[in-house]
Amino acid sequence: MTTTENPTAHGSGNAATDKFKSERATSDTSVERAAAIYKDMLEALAGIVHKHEVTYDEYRVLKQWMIDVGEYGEWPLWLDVFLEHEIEEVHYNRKHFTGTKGSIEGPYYVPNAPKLPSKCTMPMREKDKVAPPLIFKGKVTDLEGNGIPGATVELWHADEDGFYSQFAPGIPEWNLRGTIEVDEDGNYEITTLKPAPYQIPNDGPTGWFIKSYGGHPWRPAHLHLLVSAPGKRAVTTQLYFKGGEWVDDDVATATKPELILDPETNSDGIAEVTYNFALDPEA
Ligand code: MBD
Ligand code: FE
Repeated sequence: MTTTENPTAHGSGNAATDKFKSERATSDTSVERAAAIYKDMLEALAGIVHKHEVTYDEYRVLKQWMIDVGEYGEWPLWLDVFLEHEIEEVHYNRKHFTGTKGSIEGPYYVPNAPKLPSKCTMPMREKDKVAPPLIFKGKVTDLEGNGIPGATVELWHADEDGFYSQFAPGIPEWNLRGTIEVDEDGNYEITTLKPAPYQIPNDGPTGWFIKSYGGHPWRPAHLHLLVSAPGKRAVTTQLYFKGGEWVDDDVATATKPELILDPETNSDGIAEVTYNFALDPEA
């Protein structure tokens, strides 16, 4: 894992690339399907080149940029920000799911986070507590609303500086990461921190790309979740905060109206919100 003095796109990119490579990707795509996708892909690219009369200089800049993205380890970042949301939407629609909506996984998921009881506080440092606490509670159910006792809620999110443990130096390995085991009724009550709006790493080629078209690198404040249960489709999703900055202009196009939290202040003066997850049966 790359460690440097200051977190950089290069450092987090290399960490994300190493993590992705640790499980070699495969798919059972047929030759016929590969041929159809390849043909359409080249046709789409040809259409762009002709429509915009792409120049030789632009072509060479593209080639250089693609080399740079690889060398900085930023393919997981770039692909998850700019393409994953389309894959996720197709996946959900094709299987006719009706349970809780998914959203993109992004580059910073790590499996096997330490187990935590149904009522728990996320692992955090003293310095993380400058962020306001958030009580996040609810129930994991089937499509009929029955609680699922064996379910787990994996939660991971950035600290107040926008860094994810294992992808920036100097953060304890499992900081703000956990696998929460729901109680016998499917309930959980997690105390964590309200995350802040988040800039994707932008001091490397993904950032140059965004700058080149006058865009911004911001994502709304978000929680990442992976909710699983025996015999159910696991849902990877994200939750956002009502009225938050960038909710309507996410660089990763990963928000959905069904995924927006609206916490209320409880009698202890702490932000608290209930969100239930309904899981589809296994496909
Ligand atoms: C993130 O935290 C994230 O959620 C996505 C989708 C891309 C980059 C960083
Ligand atoms: Fe994220």
